Amino acid sequence: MEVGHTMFMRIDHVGIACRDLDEKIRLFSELFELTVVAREVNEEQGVKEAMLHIADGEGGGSYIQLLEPLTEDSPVGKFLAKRGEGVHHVAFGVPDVAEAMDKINEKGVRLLDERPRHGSMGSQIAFLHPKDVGGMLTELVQAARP
Ligand code: MC0
Repeated sequence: MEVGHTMFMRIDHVGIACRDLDEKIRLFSELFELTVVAREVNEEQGVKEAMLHIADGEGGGSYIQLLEPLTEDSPVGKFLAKRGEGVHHVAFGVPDVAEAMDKINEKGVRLLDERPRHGSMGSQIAFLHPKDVGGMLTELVQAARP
């Protein structure tokens, strides 16, 4: 089978909404032997978060991102109230987030961000409306890493 270029380079991370970040860090660390590589508070996004690395053995890989809301009226706070804990979004790695935003917007998908915002670990991010992507809140990530 031919391997061609795709719009996305990798699944960068899966974001999980949780009520108690420390409790879920313990759960994921113990169950899957994952390690926390970054912890941050992102005021703009209204979250306290931890990134747990899944290594691919070649210096790359992806992450589980655990998200606890800072307030009830933040995106993750509202999600927890409506749907409870669980998968909140899937994030795809792109080489250039602004370029990917334009390309996807041209296909009629609503962007939730007019311009790239600050994401975990120095990344640049933008969200796509879940109603235009089969019910999946989708994030585009231009990682700080190569
Ligand atoms: C809401 N909906 C979702 C959803 N959140 N569907 C799938 N996945 C989700 N996570 C659905 C609702 O069920 C509802 O459908 C409809 O979308 C409107 O939702 P709502 O409850 O009325 O809430 P809104 O409209 O106030 O906000 C939803 C929206 C918002 C997705 C637009 O949460 C947003 O702008 N999110 C992007 C930013 C974000 O999520 N930041 C937190 C992660 P029905 O059928 O009931 O009408 S920050 C992060 O992850 C950063 C730090 C990083 O990765 O680096």
